[in-house]
Amino acid sequence: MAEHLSQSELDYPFKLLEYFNGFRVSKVIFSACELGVFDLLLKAQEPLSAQHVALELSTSEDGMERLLDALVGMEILEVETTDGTALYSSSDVANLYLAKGSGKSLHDMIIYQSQTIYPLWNNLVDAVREGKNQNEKTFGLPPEDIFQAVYRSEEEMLKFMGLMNSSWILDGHDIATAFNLSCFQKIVDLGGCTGALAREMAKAYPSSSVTVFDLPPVVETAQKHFCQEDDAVLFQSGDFFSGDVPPADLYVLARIIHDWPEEKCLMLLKKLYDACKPGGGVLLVEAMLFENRRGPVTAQIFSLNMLVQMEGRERPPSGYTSILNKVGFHNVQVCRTGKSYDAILAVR
Ligand code: SAM
Ligand code: ASE
Repeated sequence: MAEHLSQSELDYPFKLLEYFNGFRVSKVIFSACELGVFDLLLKAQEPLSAQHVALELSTSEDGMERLLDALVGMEILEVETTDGTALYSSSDVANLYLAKGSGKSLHDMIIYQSQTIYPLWNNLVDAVREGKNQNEKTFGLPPEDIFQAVYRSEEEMLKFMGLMNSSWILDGHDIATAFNLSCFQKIVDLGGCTGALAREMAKAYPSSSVTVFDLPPVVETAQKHFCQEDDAVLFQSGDFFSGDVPPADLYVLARIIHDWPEEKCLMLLKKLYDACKPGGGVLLVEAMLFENRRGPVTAQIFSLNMLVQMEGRERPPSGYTSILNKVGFHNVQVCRTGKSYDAILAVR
C-alpha cells in the first residue's frame, strides 16, 4: 500500500485501476446482499464455511467461496482458518448496515442500486450524448412522466420507497436539526414519500405538526408498508404540480428540486411562495455541489444519476439561492452537514 503513495500515477495508474474496478466492487456487495449472505452470517452467530453458506443459500460452492473471499479482501467479512477450513463471519459494519434486520439496515438502498440504478447506468453513454434520461431504453417504457417510470409496477414503487426511506436512517437527524425550525408550527413535507424524514422532523420539533404530502398511490403504499400505529406524522394525498398544496408555515422539499427541469421548479416554488404567509419558509434538502462545482464527488455522481434517471440536476449553493430569489424568497441560508445531504432554508 505505502508505495502507492510515493509512486507516480504516470509510472503505474493505481487510482485509475481502482476506479475501473469500482462497478465490480459494488456488485460484489450488492450480490452478497441479494443472496442473503449477511443475513445468514448474522443469524448463524458463529463463523461458517463456504460450503455451509453455499448449501444454505442454494449456490455453487466455488462461486460462493470466491464471493466470500472477495468480501474478506474488501474488509467487509472476516475469516479464520480452523483445521484447514476457512470460516467466515461478518464484521460489525456488515451486521449493522448490510444485514436486513437492524434499525440501521441499508438493505433497501442496496436492492434499488443493484436492480434499478445499475441497469440505468449501463446507458450512461447515451444519456450524456442525448442529454436525457434512459428510462425508455432501459425498461422499455414510454418516455412520459418520470414518476411513471419510477413507479412502473407495484414492486418498483415499493423498492423506490425503500431507497428513499433508507437515506434518512443516516442523514435524517442532521437534516432535521441543521436549522432551528421550532418557530414553524405546521410543517408539510411535499413529496415526503414514506415519511422517514418527516418523522425525524416530528422527533426534533415535538410541538409542531408534521404532514407528508404525496401522490395518492404513494400515500396508500406508505400507510400500508411504512407506518406504525400511533404514527407521529399525518398523511395527505394530492399533486403538487396540478393541484393545491395544504397550508403550512414551513414546506420541506427533500430531493424534489433536483428531479425536475428549472421551469417546473420555479412553478412549484412560486406556488409555495404564494401559499406562505410572511415569516413562512421552505427547507430544501439536497446533495449540494461546492460553489465551484469541483466536488463532492458523491454530489457530482448524483447529478449524473439525475441525468440518467430523471429530468433534473444537482446544484451549488448559488443555484438554489438564484431559483429561490427568482420567485421572491429571501434570507437564503445554507447548511452543509458533511454527510450526503445538505439543507437550504429560505423565508418569505
Ligand atoms: N422527499 C422524499 C425523500 O427525500 O426521501 C422523497 C423524494 S422522491 C425523489 C420524490 C417524491 O416526490 C416521491 O415520493 C414522489 O412520489 C413525489 N412526487 C412526485 N411528483 C409529485 C407530485 N406531482 N405531487 C406530489 N408528490 C409528487
Ligand atoms: C431522486 C433520488 C434518487 C430520484 C431518483 C433517485 C436516488 C436514486 N435514484 O430524487 C438517490 C440518490 N442517488 C443515487 C445515485 O443513489
